[in-house]
Amino acid sequence: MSVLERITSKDAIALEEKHGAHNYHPLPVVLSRGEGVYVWDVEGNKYYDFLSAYSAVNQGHCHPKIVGAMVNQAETLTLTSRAFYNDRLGPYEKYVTETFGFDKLLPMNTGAEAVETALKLCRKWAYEKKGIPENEAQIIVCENNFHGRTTTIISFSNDPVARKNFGPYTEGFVKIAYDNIEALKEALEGGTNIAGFLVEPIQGEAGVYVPSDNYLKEAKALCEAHNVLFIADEVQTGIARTGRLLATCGNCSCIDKHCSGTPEVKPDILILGKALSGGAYPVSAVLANDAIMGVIRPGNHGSTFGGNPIAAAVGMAALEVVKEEELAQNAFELGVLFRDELNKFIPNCSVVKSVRGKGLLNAILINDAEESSTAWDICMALKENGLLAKPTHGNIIRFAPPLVMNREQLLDCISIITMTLAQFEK
Ligand code: IF1
Repeated sequence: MSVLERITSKDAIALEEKHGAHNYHPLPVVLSRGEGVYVWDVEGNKYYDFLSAYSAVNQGHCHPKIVGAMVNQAETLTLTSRAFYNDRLGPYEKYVTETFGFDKLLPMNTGAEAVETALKLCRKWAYEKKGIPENEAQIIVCENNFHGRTTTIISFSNDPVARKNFGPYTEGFVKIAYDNIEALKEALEGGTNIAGFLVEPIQGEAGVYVPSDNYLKEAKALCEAHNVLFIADEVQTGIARTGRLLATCGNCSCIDKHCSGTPEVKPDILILGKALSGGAYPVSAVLANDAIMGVIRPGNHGSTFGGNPIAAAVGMAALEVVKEEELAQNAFELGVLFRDELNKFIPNCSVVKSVRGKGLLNAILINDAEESSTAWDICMALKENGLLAKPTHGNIIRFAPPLVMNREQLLDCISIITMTLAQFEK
């Protein structure tokens, strides 16, 4: 299609407005092409992508190796269902379990499905292995969590927009403060029938909230002491985003030169999604060792598309890219540069309070009320200046570029960001 035949931004937005459910409030930019760290709108304007589809496109847009694997597999075999074996799933499962150091993988498609899978797995383990009486299992979750959009998951959300008027809700969850080891201790010691603890290593939607240094390690130790499964939702933080292959840095096969070699925290159940496919295809997974995954037997769980040959081929290629291109190291180094540069700028800027994050999952806190439109206005101005980002929770802007970015590109982005912020100086 030539540029002239293309739909205009205005028309594309009008069509969605008229024919699509209004379940999003996008920035008014209509994208039609992506390559590496860049995306282009239908008018041909080029932007740095500083969202990466919420950290799904860590390997960059349309990575040739990932697209190649997808196209090649699409021409060969797309879907068999799990009623039959396919020749891609086994090799993929071997590769992923070896990479992350688990016995078994259960393949699903979306992040929310993988979280649901982990919850089901945890409950079944609790009844069959831990001896919790049937229907009594409790799973501890954190305030301000984001784990997806299904009925069970929103049942333990405390975001009224995500939750209200979708009841009745699923029972069996206990909510505690995030990054508060005492709260976890109390819940474990005081609670009965506790089966698991579901946690995001960094809370993304809450505004890139990085917990204190030893929180995850101590939480894992407490869970272990109480025979409670530690369930890490690394859908957003995993696959090199935070400067490690995993934010929990589980017992990976240490492709990551900043990794000490000893796992920080090894979850009992690991949930992956998003960048597991490099954003090319919906691919998610739940990983666990045999003592846990062994409770799942034929008929207990599944999905028509989960573990399909395209997903397996894409997932394998996407993880290979992360290793070959040393994306964890790159995210680590560029993340330090990003926060250092912004920290030099912030003292002379009244618009931004602070920058926080890990690797290339960062956010700036805007110095204005949560209900104010300042963060949105800044994102609109960033768009005009060639960089796409989105506010989260009112006055916070998340910055999460593809991890294939280089130093020169990042410095260019930092000058776009600081120059734009300077425009908001009163
Ligand atoms: C949307 C946030 C990001 C996730 C974690 C599971 C899922 C997600 C830790 C579910 C999904 C998304 C979904 C997206 C917005 C987004 C998001 F702002 F809401 F928090 F990334 F930052 N666990 N996160 O972050 O995965 O089912 O979507 O594949 O539009 O809802 P999914």
